[in-house]
Amino acid sequence: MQRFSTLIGVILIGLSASCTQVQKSGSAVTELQGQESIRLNQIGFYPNAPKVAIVTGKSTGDKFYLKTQDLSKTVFTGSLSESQLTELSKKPTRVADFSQFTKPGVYVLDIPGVGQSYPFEIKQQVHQEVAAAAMKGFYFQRLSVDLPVQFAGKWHRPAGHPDVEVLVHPSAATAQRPAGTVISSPKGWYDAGDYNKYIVNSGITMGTLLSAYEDFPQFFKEQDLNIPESGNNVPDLLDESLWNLRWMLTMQDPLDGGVYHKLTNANFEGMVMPHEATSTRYVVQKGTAASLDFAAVMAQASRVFKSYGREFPGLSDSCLTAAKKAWEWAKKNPKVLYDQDAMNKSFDPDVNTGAYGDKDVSDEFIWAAAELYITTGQDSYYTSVNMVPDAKMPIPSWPQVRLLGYYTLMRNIEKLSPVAKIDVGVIKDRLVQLANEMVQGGAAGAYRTVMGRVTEDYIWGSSSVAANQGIVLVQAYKLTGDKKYLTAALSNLDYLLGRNAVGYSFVTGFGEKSTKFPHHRPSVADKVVEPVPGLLSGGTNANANKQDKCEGYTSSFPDEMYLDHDCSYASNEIAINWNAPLVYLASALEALHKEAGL
Ligand code: 9MR
Ligand code: 9MR
Repeated sequence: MQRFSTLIGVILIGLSASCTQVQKSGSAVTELQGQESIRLNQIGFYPNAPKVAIVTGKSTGDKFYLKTQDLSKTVFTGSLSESQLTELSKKPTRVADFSQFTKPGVYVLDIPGVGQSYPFEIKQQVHQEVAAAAMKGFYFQRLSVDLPVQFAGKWHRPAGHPDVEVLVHPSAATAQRPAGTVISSPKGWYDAGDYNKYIVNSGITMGTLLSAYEDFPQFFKEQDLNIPESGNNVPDLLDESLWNLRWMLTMQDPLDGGVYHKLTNANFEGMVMPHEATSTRYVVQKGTAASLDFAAVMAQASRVFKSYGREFPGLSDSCLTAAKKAWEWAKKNPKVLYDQDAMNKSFDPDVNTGAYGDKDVSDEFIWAAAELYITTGQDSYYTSVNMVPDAKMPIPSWPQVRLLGYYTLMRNIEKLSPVAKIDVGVIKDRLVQLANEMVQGGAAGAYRTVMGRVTEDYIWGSSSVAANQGIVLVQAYKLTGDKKYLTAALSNLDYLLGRNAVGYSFVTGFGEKSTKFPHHRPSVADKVVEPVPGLLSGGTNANANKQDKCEGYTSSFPDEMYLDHDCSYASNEIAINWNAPLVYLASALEALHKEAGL
């Protein structure tokens, strides 16, 4: 973080210097419009990677210039592409491609008749700080512990939510744990801008982070996040994940193995700091989706933490035991779906927080079976589920985790027994085919990104669609070694950092024009000007205006429905299941770009 702030400091000083200069010549307005209408990854580019900016609106000239930050030297001259209309809002765009220029440094694009871009950097490891900050974002979401200045800087705060006295909600009551029984369920991460903890969403989040670790262990062994555990012999990603894993373990009813759906208030709190949010907390109804996501995470964690038996004696075994018990519960209760409205008709108090009510758990069965099969080597887990029910390869999201299971099978291809071998050949082919379609679409799109050419991409939390598409492409690169998949993955990181139809970097603290007012209670209530850093805004959402009904949306096009205001929970909340694929994507690119020659 420190290195990053210095860099930003330099950029800011440089920027104000160049503004003054332009103002003197009387064209400050052009410059500001220029920054807005030149869309690019505001952090920068790897030296040998594709480097593209998109010019929106009318541009009169044909040439563009890459200049040193003080504008004194032109280092590269190029021609803008022909104009092309964006897929959804039908606006004219042109491409400034300066991929041929590879020399490290800080630069701006100068486009006559348009203006100058935000400054950006060309260098190796240009996304190192973003990758680390995205992972550190989880530290800022910790419950039950103070975040002191040493680790949290100006975002230090007192501990929130001890969660050592949590009530069993009537929906979760059993003979041994009747309604009102007090249990202890501390730690974990706040899910998002709210203060509740949801097993289903923790599931995909943990699966994505542990997969990042399994795919790039060396990268994470070298990463230092400056968290309280940083000095131990365990990678910081694992130490941080353990904070949430320990909470998850408490969400299993030890008597029958079922897992509570969530730990929550009855209603969302006001926009206050965590330690000021003190309403009664409940664990709510056990469910099949929660139990299966839990089983998958615990089986994977058992594998990952096996190498850290000295640091965490017994942890790996406890995780596996918990995974098996949750799996058995789900096999006996295969259709206990979470339906909050129905539950509220039968039990009091009503619970009105996030539902995460998945109506189809067949993919959760696939994921849990895959993790248990790989960890135990027992065919029975694999054969008890229809692992390839159809030819679909759905991009992961909280209600859709099939590919998490497939990634695990592919990652462990040499361990597979005959029951899985044939399937995995087919799955590999389908994954590469999906990646090929993404590469082709991205190359043709107005923004030259895989993300965002179709309305369906712009769901609530669309930033995670971009990041999860990126993970598919990283997997395809790992399978084939073909670098076109990695550059397509990079195009989606470019999307998240500014090359998109609203021109925002959706990562707090990264980029001149980045999310500043996320729907995130600590960022709203903490009196610090800057939002908590390293958090990924959900981003553009085609239906956001109808969902949160905030005033201020300036466009009704699906690719432009974004509002950087804390009112906008449908386009500007943050969430752990969105940050996790950002961690994966940025870290994968950091770990792989040199070997791929980018
Ligand atoms: O803060 C809540 C956010 O975390 C949820 O994603 C969102 C949708 O469930 O709801 C937010 O809470 C709002 C509530 O639903 C309606 N009243 C205003 C609350 C935000 O200030
Ligand atoms: O990410 C969730 C999105 O898919 C749903 O459409 C939306 C409304 O149910 O809820 C989102 O999840 C929110 C959760 O319900 C409560 N915590 C904040 C989450 C992110 O907005």
